[in-house]
Amino acid sequence: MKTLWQNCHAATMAQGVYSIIEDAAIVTQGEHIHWIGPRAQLPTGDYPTVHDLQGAWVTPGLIDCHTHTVFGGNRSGEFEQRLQGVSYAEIAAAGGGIASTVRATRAASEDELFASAARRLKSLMRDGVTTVEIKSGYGLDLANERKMLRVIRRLGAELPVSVRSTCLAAHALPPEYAERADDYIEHICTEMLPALAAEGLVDAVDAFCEYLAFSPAQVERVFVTAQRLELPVKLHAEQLSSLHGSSLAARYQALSADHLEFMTEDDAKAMAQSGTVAVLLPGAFYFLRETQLPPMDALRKHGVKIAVASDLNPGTSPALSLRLMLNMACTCLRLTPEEALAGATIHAAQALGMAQTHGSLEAGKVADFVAWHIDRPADLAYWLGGELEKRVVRHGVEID
Ligand code: DI6
Ligand code: FE
Repeated sequence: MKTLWQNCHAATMAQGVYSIIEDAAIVTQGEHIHWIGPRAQLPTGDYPTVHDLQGAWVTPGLIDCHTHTVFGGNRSGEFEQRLQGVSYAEIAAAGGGIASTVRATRAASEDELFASAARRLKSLMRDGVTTVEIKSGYGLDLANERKMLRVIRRLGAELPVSVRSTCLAAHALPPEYAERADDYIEHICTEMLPALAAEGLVDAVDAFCEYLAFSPAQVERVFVTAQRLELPVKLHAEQLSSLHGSSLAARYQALSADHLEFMTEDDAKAMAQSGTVAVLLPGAFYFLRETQLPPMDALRKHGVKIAVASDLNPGTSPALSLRLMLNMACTCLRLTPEEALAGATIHAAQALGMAQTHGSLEAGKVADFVAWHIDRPADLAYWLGGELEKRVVRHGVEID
């Protein structure tokens, strides 16, 4: 059964580039887009259901390709401390930071974690998000990483949103392994990842490569294990210092390297060669009041694909709106609204290894799209948060 959606314009992102169809028509069949083009060229046929989109702009469903949506507690108290001048690194060194969220996450039940994460995820979805990536990384032992990953799977099963799970066991050193980072990496590689992968809980593997987290050599051991388990890798790299984690990620054909404020031009070249997407996280940049910008010119010059994500997490980016991140990507990081939109659609899909099926409006792709009541596509990066009037279609079916 075919369904026709018409009286709209479309920003398609077809073939990975920003492109527009004025007075478009979209035909969906089941979960997929069957045809899209100018309404004047609509194939004649039988369309039992016709939707009038009343002049809306249709974009692919937004994709948030880097979040830590599942966690216990929150860290607004640390936010207050930082406003008094205490740094993120100082808070972490005093046992706060990620460690405090680890304590709260370990203490929470699966149901409690699900309930709080579902509230945050619904907030992202109210912004037109139809696909989201969620990382573990606040459990830091087998039982608690498993608990987080099970919650992530359950969010995808119970809410109308596609969820990819990433194992971020190498996020921080758990207290049981204090001063024994190499032993913890060994535990991740020999026990945690093999078990969690065998249970089908992991779509990709991530790590935090930073002077206050794990070294490139330690990250590489995690990547070797991921490769053996046939899981794609991603990396938090170059957020606070330059360790060339992004070049390491490129050597392992990582789907993405994320943050990147301190990356070099050589890192950008390596990422371009391997097709590794640069995921920019303006929420963390803003919230930590960073001043070092990611090297946008080098990324553009070498043709690195750029995505934009929320990094939704309790410590550095309590961001509940991906559209607000599009605005910040433009105002803080100097993206154009067109780059920002590509960053939350087709390039975000590539950062999740889903670009064959998601991220653009093209025949054959999954019918995930949003019909926005806006004047121009740039409006999506223009309004500062709030809720825009829209209709969201996921797998060919309208959701509220
Ligand atoms: N980089 C980040 O921005 C988050 N994790 C990471 O590796 C911060 C996580 C937190 O502070 O809870
Ligand atoms: Fe992150």
